[in-house]
Amino acid sequence: MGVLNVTPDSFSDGGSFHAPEAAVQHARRMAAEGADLIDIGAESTRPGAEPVVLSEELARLLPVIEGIGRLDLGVPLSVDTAKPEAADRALAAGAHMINDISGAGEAMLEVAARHGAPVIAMHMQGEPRTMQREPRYDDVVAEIRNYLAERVAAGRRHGVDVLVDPGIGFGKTLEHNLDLLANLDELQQIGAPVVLGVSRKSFLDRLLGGVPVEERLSGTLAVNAWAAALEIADILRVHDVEPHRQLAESIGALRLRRDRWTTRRRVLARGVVCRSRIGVTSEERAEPQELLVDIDVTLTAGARGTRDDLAETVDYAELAAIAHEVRLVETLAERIAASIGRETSKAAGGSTLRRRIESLRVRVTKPRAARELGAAEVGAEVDWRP
Ligand code: HH2
Repeated sequence: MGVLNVTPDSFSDGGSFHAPEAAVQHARRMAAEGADLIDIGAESTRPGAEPVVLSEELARLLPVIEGIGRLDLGVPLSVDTAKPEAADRALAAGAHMINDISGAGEAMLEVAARHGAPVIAMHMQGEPRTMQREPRYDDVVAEIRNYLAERVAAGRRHGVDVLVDPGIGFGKTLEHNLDLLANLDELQQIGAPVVLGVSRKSFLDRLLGGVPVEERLSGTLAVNAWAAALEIADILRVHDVEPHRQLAESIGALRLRRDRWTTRRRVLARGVVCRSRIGVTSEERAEPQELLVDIDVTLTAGARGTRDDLAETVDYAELAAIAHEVRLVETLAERIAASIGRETSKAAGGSTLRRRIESLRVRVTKPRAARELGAAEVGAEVDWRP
């Protein structure tokens, strides 16, 4: 989500895109750089900022929304406002979504429901003018999680999709921000998409020991890379779209590679019939009896995925021959498992495949004994790990 501030006083880029034409051109540029959403705000929310009256907010927002609409960029627009009337007018002018730093109260949800628009509900303690004076929480993560879960439930009552945002820097100390960032997965458990806005924020200045706003790109990228790599945020709200496109593509490529490494294949053989002299008493062992063997092998595929190489699978053909004369089905199951381990490592000309076996389960059942006992199944199972 690319940030478009049509304000004279935003902390990060105040004044740069205040003129409607400059704002529209900046939106065009962010879309070309790969933004999937553009968030247009006309009221600065920086700590200490003064509120803007509705008429002024609309005078800033509407020409920009209409101007971007004429470009037909194919990128949805969200309107960053805490005023339901402003959201209403912005949606009517062509915006698709609401971003409410004040948490999307009832009136905002009613506007969203009327337009069928989703809403980002952000957490803020206090109001921008005073929020950084003395923020206090008993348990910042739990309190914000409960608050946002409640907003999602309120949205549901109105039939509105609510996305959640912990509101980094909004009535939070450095410690609070770090606790939230380190525990974003807790917010994911709410079951709504998580939006994260850390771009150029002043907690980076405190974290990194004095970094002016125009030098916070590296810190911003680092925190967003953390969230992207751990897959704990769904939308990153950023001023610098191009560097974040690079971040997202690099992490995406690595994730794809890792997923291929961790693809698991299960090779199954069920109900392979073996005959073996087995049993506790010598009468039992007098005649070979029929046994059923089930085998599940979990293999980790290599970096190149499945290579269709016979050396990479498990040969069950010789299984029947493994049915040694043993007294216990447990022993037989263990021997079959060990034999598959040996067999596969031999077939792979060493230990390649053995390393690929993540787990191996062998179960041997005795249908005759089950029948005699009137039981559904009698047998033994072993779990074998390399
Ligand atoms: N942060 C800002 C504004 N709106 N919305 C959401 N959902 N999440 C955020 O973290 C968030 C937000 C503040 O950043 P910016 O827009 O750059 O500054 P300003 O409010 O001064 O315009």
